[in-house]
Amino acid sequence: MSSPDEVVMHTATPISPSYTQLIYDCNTGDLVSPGNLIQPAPGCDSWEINRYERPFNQGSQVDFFPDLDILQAELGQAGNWYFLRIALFDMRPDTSHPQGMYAIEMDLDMDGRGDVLVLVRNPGEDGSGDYKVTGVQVFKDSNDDVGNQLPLQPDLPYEGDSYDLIVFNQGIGSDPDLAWARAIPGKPAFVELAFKSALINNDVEFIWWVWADQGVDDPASFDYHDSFFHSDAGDVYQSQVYFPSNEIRELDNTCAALWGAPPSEDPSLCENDPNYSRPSPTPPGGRTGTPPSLVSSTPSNTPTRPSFENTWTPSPTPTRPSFEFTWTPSPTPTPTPTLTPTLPCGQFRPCTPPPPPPTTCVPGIPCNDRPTATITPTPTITPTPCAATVGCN
Ligand SMILES: [Ca+2]
Ligand SMILES: [Ca+2]
Ligand SMILES: [Ca+2]
Ligand SMILES: [Ca+2]
Repeated sequence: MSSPDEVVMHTATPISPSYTQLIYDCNTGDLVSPGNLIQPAPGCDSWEINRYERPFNQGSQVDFFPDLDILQAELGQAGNWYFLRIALFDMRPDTSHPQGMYAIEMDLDMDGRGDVLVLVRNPGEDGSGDYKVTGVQVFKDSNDDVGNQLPLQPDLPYEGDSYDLIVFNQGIGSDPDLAWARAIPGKPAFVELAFKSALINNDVEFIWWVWADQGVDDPASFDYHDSFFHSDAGDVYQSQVYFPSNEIRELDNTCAALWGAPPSEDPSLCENDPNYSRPSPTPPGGRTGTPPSLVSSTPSNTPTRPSFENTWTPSPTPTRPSFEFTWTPSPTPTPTPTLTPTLPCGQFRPCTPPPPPPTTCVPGIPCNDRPTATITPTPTITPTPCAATVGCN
């Protein structure tokens, strides 16, 4: 039986991928001890935020699937193409290519709802190392119901149809060259996707994140935390109520990065995730001190295997983030009657405590001329009450 690549006539093939934006993901493979319960690093998995680190079997959580453990993902753009590269912990024993489904999900209008899903199953199955359309599919959401009523939050039950439009199926679609995939076996292993800019309407600002998934693998069930009750999904940490992992299983995804747009407060972004960590000591290219979600990787203009192992050694244990929220309080309050808190009592910022009463001399009145009576702190310095939001108690 012929593969799709043998029957589809192509006129445009992706060449010369380059990568300029990088997302790190938790390295669970380094924490695996054969025969023992697998526990990802703290903060790597949360049903509440639809973030998963489950590259192992459900239930006993002892069987590790190294080709489902995402280590990092890179995105780049060149000519009419976007390029994605996912680094995976390793291959499974006695396999020639990664065995799962691998995908990039994109939120084009940045409303917290994914809009486009480009995926490949069993990439590199033919062993050629070349870009192919076999196993590649592209989905869109025609009615904007990914995420149910509340994007970025679990709200069940879900009665929508999620990604309901398949616009490319292994070369079948209005453009037979729309999307491609290939794989590079090894440790780490790489899966690469390439798709035309036209797929996302030549959009230059969007949010993206990636998946490795063999346990659920259902584009019609996104977001998974809208389709699986917490009690059915299970949790991965022994201390959690719904431990162990159950129906949401055998998959991994990443936090999100903004392509072409300035930072925002979107909680799905890596830079807003207090658990986001980056491997040490040095990411590829020797960059240090740069924003973690926007590190530029050295562009690779050759389709050969990247020199990943030589330039970057993941730390054995994902560490707590090397950065925190960089929120800086407003300048030190001065005891003027007009002082009011200026920071919004937003969800992600603590409220400013009331300023202390003035203790210094009143300008224009020498200290030794001050009356002996106690200066009563002026009661008019009353901070504007915070709105009743998180952190404002
Ligand atoms: Ca991972
Ligand atoms: Ca959207
Ligand atoms: Ca939701
Ligand atoms: Ca839909």
